[in-house]
Amino acid sequence: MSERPRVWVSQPLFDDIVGRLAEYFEVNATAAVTQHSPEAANAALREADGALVTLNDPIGAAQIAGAAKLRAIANVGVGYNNLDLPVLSAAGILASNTPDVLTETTADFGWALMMAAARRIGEAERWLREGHWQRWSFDSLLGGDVHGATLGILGMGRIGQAIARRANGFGMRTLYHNRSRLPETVERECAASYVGFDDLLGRADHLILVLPYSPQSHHLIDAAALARMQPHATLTNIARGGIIDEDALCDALEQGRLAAAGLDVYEGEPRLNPRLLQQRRVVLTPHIASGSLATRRAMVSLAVDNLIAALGYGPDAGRPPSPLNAGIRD
Ligand code: 8YV
Repeated sequence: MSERPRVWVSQPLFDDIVGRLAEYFEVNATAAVTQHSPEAANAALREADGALVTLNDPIGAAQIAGAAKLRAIANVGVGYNNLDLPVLSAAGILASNTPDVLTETTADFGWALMMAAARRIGEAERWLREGHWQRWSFDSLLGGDVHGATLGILGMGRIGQAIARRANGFGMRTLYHNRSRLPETVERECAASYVGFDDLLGRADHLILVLPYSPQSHHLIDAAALARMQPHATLTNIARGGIIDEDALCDALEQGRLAAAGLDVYEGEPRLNPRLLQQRRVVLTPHIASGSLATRRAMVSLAVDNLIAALGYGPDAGRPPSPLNAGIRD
């Protein structure tokens, strides 16, 4: 009997979904259970034909060195800045991610964070829990309005578009900036107008970041970009932390050049810039934008489908539903 392929699952996910892998493969989840070290991850990859990974797992030249059998990496997540795609492609490793299934949930969360920042919900709750509420007062914790304001979206992919569609119900004017302008039909459907980067910064009352992280977007929101924003504006980030220069953001908030921020992602996460923790007007969440139960299950399920297909099994054998480097084996 020929040996079954081996797959590595890098962290505990949903057992009932991940369990589908056992129909085709020997599943190594040992490193996962022990919360793997980089060395354990590399050792697991050296034995593996495929792997199910998350943003906790950088996969590049160092990790795949010696992983002679490795043919597939399925990333649980739409963002894949943890994968060195050129390196994986050169090694003939089929990579995949989980787009679409998380779009609406992530857009919902972007709105929740933006509204929490604008209306000071985090700050208000802390104040209440700390026992400061002695008497109702007319002027406490006044925030900025969301309805009727100008929404700025930086990055107009699937999630950016889903955020834009929601803005209609709030009577907002929506501006966006993107690497390339969207077709007119999509702009119309999203009721969003394309503007240049500087224009977006200067005109948005609420700016939300939904663009991929890359060397080009590293610290795109730096001191100069923040200086272009309006002092009453809010900034929300559900993309990747490295897009914002966090010290410049703290400077802007401390000097009253920006009203508030909502952050779900951080440059050094899970470690936080200590200055961020000191900002009253920042709502902080621990990278949970896609974190509804149904969506996280759908993400894992899609990643499992991708892995099974990329390794040549199941109904989509050889054709994973959401590949990142399709064609590398042609
Ligand atoms: C995931 C995310 O939780 O999809 C993304 O890019 O940032 C989150 O939805 C994360 O990627 C899990 O690996």
